[in-house]
Amino acid sequence: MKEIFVTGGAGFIGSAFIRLVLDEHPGSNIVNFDALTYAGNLENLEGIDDSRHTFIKGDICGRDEVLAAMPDDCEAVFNFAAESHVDRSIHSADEFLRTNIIGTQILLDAAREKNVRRFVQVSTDEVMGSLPDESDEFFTESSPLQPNSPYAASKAAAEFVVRAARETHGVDTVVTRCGNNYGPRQFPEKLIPLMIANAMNDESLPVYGDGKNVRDWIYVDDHCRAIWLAFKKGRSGEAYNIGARNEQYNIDIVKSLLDSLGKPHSLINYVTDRLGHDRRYAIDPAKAETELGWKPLTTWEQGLAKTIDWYRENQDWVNRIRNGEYRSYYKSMYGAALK
Ligand code: NAD
Ligand code: TDX
Repeated sequence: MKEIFVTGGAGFIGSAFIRLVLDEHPGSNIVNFDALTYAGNLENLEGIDDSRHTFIKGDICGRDEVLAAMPDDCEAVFNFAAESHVDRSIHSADEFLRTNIIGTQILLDAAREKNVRRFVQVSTDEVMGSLPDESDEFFTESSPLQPNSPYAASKAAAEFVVRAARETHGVDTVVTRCGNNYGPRQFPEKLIPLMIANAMNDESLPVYGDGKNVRDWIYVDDHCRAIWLAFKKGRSGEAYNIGARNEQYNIDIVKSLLDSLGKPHSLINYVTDRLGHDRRYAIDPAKAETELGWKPLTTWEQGLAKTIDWYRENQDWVNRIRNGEYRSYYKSMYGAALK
């Protein structure tokens, strides 16, 4: 059996990745290391095969606990752990710099000490900034890193410490840069689950600015398969852009969610724009397609239908979050209380 070390595996994408590895890669045992911040949720791992999965609660900024948890004969580190929500980073950036940059450095140091074969850094398209409206420009692997939010800046800095570990110490690294993920178990602070949860509860749907910002959406399992392939087939030191060629205006998504849920468009509430709001993300995934042999398997229509079904069938999961500290987050972010 090969041992792999996954950080942030109680979050949205990390937990989907663990399910994928347990289902499709029977030769791997997983150590899942997660601090269980507000976004980490052990319910996200319910029903998985525990014989190949060990959960350890810990902080990637804690050098000793990282070293104690990382297996001695470790095939790969997959670093999903991060503060991941742009709006929170605008409100307060400290935790983003700590976890996303210092935490990544500590993981790299531990990986070097333990002779881990490969370090996979899960990055984001946001490190490349924003593209002009309606242009035919796309993010490629040679696009400059020009992050605009504190979150994106911290993820870009993380990429630089990954690069430095490779250039300086010879750590074998691969970076993936994916666009906006959606799917089951996404924390309802992000656009799609927030809008589904509010619509299901007949709350208003806060759309920033004119609603014409564009994001490039991908079903979470397709992103996870790309990360696995980057580990297996990616060239050391390379970055791979991951996207499903699926650009959507925010307002179109919100309207189609309301239609699917049988709720009126009058629930839409245009609110003050996000500070420094990136206008458009669009990814050219040609390198991942060619070098990794990857392509997305889930269409936007299928993925959205699966996502809506999951939230409909798991309203308890949503309500447990909405009844916790999320209530005060929501009030401070949107100036309105939940019902
Ligand atoms: P998430 O917020 O749902 O989960 C993050 C997880 O990391 C949580 O389980 C949390 O408890 C854990 N964590 C946070 N700080 C930690 C720390 N100091 N030590 C250990 N664990 C800690 O995030 P997500 O949406 O699943 O994103 C996962 C990764 O993918 C992030 O690195 C993010 O930047 C990247 N990414 C996300 C998207 C997206 O659309 N969500 C797109 C591209 C890349
Ligand atoms: O209430 C809202 N209203 C709204 O109009 C929220 C929460 C979002 N939006 C808009 C802002 C964005 O244009 O929807 C779009 C998507 O917003 P988010 O879901 O917050 O995602 P984004 O800021 O694009 O960042 C996401 O994609 C890249 C993830 O959160 C990051 O972790 C990932 O790296």
